[in-house]
Amino acid sequence: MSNYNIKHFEEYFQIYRKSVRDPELFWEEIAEEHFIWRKRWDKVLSWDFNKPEIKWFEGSKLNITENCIDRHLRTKGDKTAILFEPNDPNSPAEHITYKKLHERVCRMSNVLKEQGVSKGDRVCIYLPMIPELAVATLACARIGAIHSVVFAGFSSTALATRINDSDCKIVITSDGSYRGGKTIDLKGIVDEALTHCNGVSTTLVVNRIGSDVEMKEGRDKWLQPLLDSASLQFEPEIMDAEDPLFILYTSGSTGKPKGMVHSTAGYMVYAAYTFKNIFNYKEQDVYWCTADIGWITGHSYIVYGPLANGATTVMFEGVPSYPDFGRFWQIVEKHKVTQLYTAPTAIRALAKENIEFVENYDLSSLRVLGTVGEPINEEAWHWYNDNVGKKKSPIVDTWWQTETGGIMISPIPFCTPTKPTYATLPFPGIQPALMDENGEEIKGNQVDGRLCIKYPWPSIARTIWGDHQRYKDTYFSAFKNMYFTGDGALRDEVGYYRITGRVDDVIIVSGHNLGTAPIEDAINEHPAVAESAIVGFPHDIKGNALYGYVILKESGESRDHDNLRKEINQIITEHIGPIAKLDKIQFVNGLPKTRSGKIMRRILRKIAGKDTANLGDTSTLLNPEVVQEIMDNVL
Ligand code: 7RM
Repeated sequence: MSNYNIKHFEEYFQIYRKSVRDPELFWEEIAEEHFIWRKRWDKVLSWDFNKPEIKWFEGSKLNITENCIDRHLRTKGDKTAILFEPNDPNSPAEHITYKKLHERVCRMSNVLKEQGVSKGDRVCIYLPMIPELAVATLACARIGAIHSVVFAGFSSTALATRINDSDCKIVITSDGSYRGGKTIDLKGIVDEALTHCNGVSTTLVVNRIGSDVEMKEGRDKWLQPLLDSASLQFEPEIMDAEDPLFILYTSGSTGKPKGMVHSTAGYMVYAAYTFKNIFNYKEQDVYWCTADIGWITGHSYIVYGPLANGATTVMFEGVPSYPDFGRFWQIVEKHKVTQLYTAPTAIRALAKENIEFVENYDLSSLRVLGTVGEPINEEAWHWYNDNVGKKKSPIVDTWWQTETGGIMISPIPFCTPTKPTYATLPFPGIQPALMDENGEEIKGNQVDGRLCIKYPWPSIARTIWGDHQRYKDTYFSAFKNMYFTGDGALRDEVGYYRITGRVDDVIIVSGHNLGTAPIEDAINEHPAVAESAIVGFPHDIKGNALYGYVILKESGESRDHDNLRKEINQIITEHIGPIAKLDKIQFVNGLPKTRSGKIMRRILRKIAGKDTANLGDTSTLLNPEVVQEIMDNVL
């Protein structure tokens, strides 16, 4: 029995039991057999959730790009590593072989070195979904620099906050990006951000759209000429297991984003092992994850997981609606995609369109379908299963987080019987627990509670950049000796898990985690606004949309409300990005507050969701009278 390749349900249980009985032996065997190590570890695991401190494969030495690229050169140098599908369906796709990827990553590594980047330095990557994004990410890993990829839909303020938080000295960007029929001026956004970032000495600019951008003397450099004159060889820097590989920001329930730090060896092992099994990866497959590399899903399941397995991974620059709503299906047919991994929000958006968009294409190459990012509703699950998978491709509903580095709870296709809306069972090595409000574990089945993990797994984030105390407070303080996920979940009669959603002030809109606090902070910057509160409400396509309750200052009361709404969304766009715009804005005279001054979001959530039959306990409210008034004017 190979632990690396789980073939049937009985075997899953055997492997799972083994992973719990002796986690160190279990992970050691996987690490030993499937990766290249420059030096073996001295100790598989040491951990303390109270400190908190977690170390995997301590003492070992490696470079993740040697595992993702170099070791495949001999056996599959001419195989496509990255299959780039551009925004414009009439432009040719680009097949980047492992050999070519090696060459490009080496060139980029040399350029970064020449620009003064060395081991441990932070590099901010702000690029659209073009090959340079993957290449730059891997080049950082090759030279031992810590990449911080910022999703290129974030605003200049959000970008500046992230650059400054991790003190990046260099930014890699492009002149602009294509998004469907539009172009976006990325370089302009970077220029604006850098007026607030003193630590950045260099920006490297990819020419993607050929726009006429201003290049700041001494700071901005076109990347291509530097790459052209760089050498094709670059010896990988030999890293320690626990050296940070990357920082990736995720929203929290307070204002500042959290820079989650992932380290090298454990992350690599876990991303590779989950990819192999959860996507039933086989040598000839063409795997496509539609996420952006700016999110953790892209890091683990476009770049590192697939490449560590020598897979062909599709990178798509465009959007599902351009040139029409058939684009995803056209790409599946064109490249004979075998695994499709996408988000419920995309499924719901496509399900709303004419079914002919799907039926026009041959989807028979598909073998496994995946979903991630938020709970998938039953209707969307069936639409995906019936129309895309034709009832023969298992759906893997994969639950995980930026913080977990890899998929935690998911069916294994052709092993685990699926059940709509259920992420089903923990992956080997993952020990979930449901907790009650008193901090006790809820045992048995047919129960629900707060989802925690009892034991470390190799790819758990090791800290929050620059704020270890916050790491401890956020994840290890709610429940003793447990990692707290922030999600609620239920366990059914056979032990399957269904994730019910966030139990904190994070709202998931179209699969993007948004903290309420930063949005409220942005709104409150408007000179006419006194106070605000944001909640989510159910939305057909986005899953949740944002509803804002805004108290105006006296000066604002006489102003035109529709104009104010526009201005508020404008401020949000500037501070965070268009994804955080509010669908509805209600101007109110007061917000329901507890005596300790906390806004009762629970009540606001019910009102926004038109679910006011039972508002729950309002006895702790300081100002119960505002509730009726808000209800009377709900949008
Ligand atoms: C991978 C990713 C994490 C949050 C997480 C959940 C929610 C993700 C599912 C899900 C239900 C799923 N990372 N979430 N996957 N909820 N079913 N299959 O999305 O850091 O951006 O978000 O997303 O609330 O805590 S993330």
